[in-house]
Amino acid sequence: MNNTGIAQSIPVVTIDASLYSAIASMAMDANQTEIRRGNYRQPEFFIDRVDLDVSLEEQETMVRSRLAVHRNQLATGRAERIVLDGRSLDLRSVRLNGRLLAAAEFEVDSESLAIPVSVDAFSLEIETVINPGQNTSLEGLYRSGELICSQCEPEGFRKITYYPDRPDVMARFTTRITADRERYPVLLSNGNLEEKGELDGNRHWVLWSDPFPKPSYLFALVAGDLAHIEGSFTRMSGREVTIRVYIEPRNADKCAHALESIRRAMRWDEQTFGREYDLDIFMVVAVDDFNAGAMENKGLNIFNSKYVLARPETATDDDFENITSVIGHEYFHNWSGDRVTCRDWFQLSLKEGFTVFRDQLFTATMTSPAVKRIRDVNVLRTHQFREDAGPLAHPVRPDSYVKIDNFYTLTVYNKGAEVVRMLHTILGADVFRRGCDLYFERHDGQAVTVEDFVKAMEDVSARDLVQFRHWYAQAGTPLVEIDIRYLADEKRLVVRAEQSCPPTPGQDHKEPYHVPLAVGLLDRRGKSLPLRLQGEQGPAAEETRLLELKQPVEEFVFEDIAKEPVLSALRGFSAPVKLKLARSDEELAFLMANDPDLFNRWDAAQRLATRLIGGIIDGQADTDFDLFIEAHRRNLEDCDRDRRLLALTLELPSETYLADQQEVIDPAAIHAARRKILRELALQLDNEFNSLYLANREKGPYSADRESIGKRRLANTCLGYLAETGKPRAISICLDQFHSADNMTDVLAALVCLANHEGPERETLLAEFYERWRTDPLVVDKWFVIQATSRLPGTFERVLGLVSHPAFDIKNPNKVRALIGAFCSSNPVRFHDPAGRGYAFLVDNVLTIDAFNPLIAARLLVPLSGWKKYEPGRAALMKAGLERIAAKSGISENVREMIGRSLEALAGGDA
Ligand code: B3K
Ligand code: ZN
Repeated sequence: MNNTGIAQSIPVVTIDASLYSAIASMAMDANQTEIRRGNYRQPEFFIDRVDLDVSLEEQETMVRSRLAVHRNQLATGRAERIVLDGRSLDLRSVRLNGRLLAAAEFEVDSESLAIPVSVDAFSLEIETVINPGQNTSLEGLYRSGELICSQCEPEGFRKITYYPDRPDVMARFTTRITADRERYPVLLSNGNLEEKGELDGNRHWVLWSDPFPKPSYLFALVAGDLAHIEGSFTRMSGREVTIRVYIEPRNADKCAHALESIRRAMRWDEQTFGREYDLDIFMVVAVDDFNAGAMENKGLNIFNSKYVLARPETATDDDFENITSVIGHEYFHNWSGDRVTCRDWFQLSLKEGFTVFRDQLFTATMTSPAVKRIRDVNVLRTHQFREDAGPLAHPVRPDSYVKIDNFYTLTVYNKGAEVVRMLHTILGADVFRRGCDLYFERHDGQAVTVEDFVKAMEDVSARDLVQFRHWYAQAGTPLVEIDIRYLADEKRLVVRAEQSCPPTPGQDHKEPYHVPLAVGLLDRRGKSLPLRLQGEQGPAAEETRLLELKQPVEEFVFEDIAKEPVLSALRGFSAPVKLKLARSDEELAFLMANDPDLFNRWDAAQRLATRLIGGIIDGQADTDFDLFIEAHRRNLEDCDRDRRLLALTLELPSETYLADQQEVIDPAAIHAARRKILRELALQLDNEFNSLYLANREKGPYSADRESIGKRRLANTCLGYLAETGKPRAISICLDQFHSADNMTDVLAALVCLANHEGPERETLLAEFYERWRTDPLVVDKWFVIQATSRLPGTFERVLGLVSHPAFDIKNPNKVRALIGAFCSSNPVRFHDPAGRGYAFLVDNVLTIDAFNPLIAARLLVPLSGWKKYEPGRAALMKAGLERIAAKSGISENVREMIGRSLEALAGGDA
């Protein structure tokens, strides 16, 4: 697919394709070009209109693009040529203002096309041929099963045609698609359908027109034999919008939930943010081969089928909830991303952090706010904190990158969402909403920056957010250490807060952050105390009070405190920080039972468990489980509680989270210590778990209401503990549930338990499950995950064998994530095999996958990046694995960047 045809006769010259002035970084590999935020330059040319004409064939698609171009008068200097990005394109012809250019009149290389121009406004017509059938990177136009679909964010459009492929070039697009009528009866693109018609030779055509200017990364095209289900929504302005979910015909019975989620998202965004949908039709298409979760192309969202397809027999309650979130997320991008987009990719969090925050609020409303908050914080603390503490740490708004693909990270997304949440917390919901209104109004149709977002918040609030901006600029998780002193004579409580932030790559010194710290005080009977700070007039704040930390060290004095209280700090996880606060086990157990802040109740249980497990790892002989067990026993008695919350409180911190609490990580020791507590809880509360299981196990047919979801969750958590005892009674309960359940949530919960226990049932049930579901790829993915994450000693061999299973397809990202990804990132004890077999397996697969899909290959490397924190034996093996890849020639830029950053020495020296 390299340049052929007209391009073959042209000498290749190197052109800086990025349009940013690029600097080769000293720290990077000499061949890697680092893009720097500070070097941003406005585009030299803007595109007013793009008329695409795509003649579709699987192996040879002709793309004719007509661009109406004008010179940007604000650009620095006067460019003598226009440089368009393009990759893996077969250039057939170029016309400037209608005149066919000879080969000598332009320059083309593997990354770009440069055409000399002297005028200020002109038209370009470019013909290229691409081969979607051979496009294994899943960027640009590619084949997924029998469909042809596109993925353009961030830089895929350049694999469709030559174009200034950067987000600050926004144009109006029309897309004409011509294709075989039988093979591709449905032809979709962005905007509204204008016309369609029939052609000779069994072909047909459609014309789509998108009235909203957009960057090329939001372009989309889908073609194939698709069925759809349709609904409609009446907008707040009274206009109807048609909603369609397109799927392959065999999946027509699995998209009702997605359709309903779209309607709910539309309503919620109107009610909560005043944002109305703006085209006549909103379309979602599900495809099986997709690098990411989904994509917010204007009017035509393309989804990984995992986040669309669900019916109770095939999808779990969590799957349903994830679909709601991802559908919401992509829909909300219509404003936070599409109408107002990013100036450059350093601003990625402008749309992603903000949109994750919006989808979190939405899902909280649709489910349970406390449970949703806990789940989100758990992801952040387990995975983002780890990223922020290792060699891949980067600010929410990065300063440089080699491949922007490598920056679709937990930091940009999830920490970015926390930063927006802090603005919401500091300013209050009403002012925050006014800030959003101003942002959308001021920047509609523009490509803007994080700074523009914060400025809108500043303008509506009259607050100084200068210090707050450090959250965007500085990497690393701040530590907030709190000491309290109770002054009995003065009836005062002094809360001393000290903040610090460890060094991260390229940032040795950190400025203090503006940290919103929500606190409350409880008396010893569990009653909330009124909160009055020294010198304040007026009524005392009820229950929760927001302290705003700004200095490295600060003191806050609460008055009229009759007796020494218990402090509940960082309520609702009001800032993405690590909190250090000396508290006895008794105080944690007390908070677990009494804190009115539900997040902190859960957090107290997590802290207590973490402490206990840490003690076992450190070899403390005197571990006393009683207090912990009793705290949980009391918790279980409080059955009126939200059952999902109760279930979450019973879940011990993950091994990945626990690893982060260790100075030096020994995965085997963590696994053993955690299991010891798990067993202790299981054995001592066996009766309680049994009766709760029986009380919550649903007898009747499946129902999707909140109460039923809560019951299933609690029953299945109890089932996990029952199975932990290994008692025959427990195993037979699992078997019974596996065979009698009418929904995937219950079937899978039972299968997970059995997959973790040696015994004859295990193989029989896994085989039975596969036979039952072998034709459903998403369910087969679950089957891979269960085996890849089993804690049994034979798991490595099992995973190795499964790579050759007929249902495994290394070209399909979902399969790679379900088997290789799950094993390497969600099974620490087996992946970190002391002999290094897990590392060698990962490295081999990264090298294989890199040859056809660099983006997925680079992602897989994350578990090796933290090598330095492991005990010396494993650290050396992990490092050797990274070095083995580094030594290969011909690896992709994506992988090379990840390797370079992972091996770069951080303060602390070599292991
Ligand atoms: N914006 C897309 C991400 C696409 C990633 C491509 N490597 C999905 C989302 O965050 O909504
Ligand atoms: Zn997004």
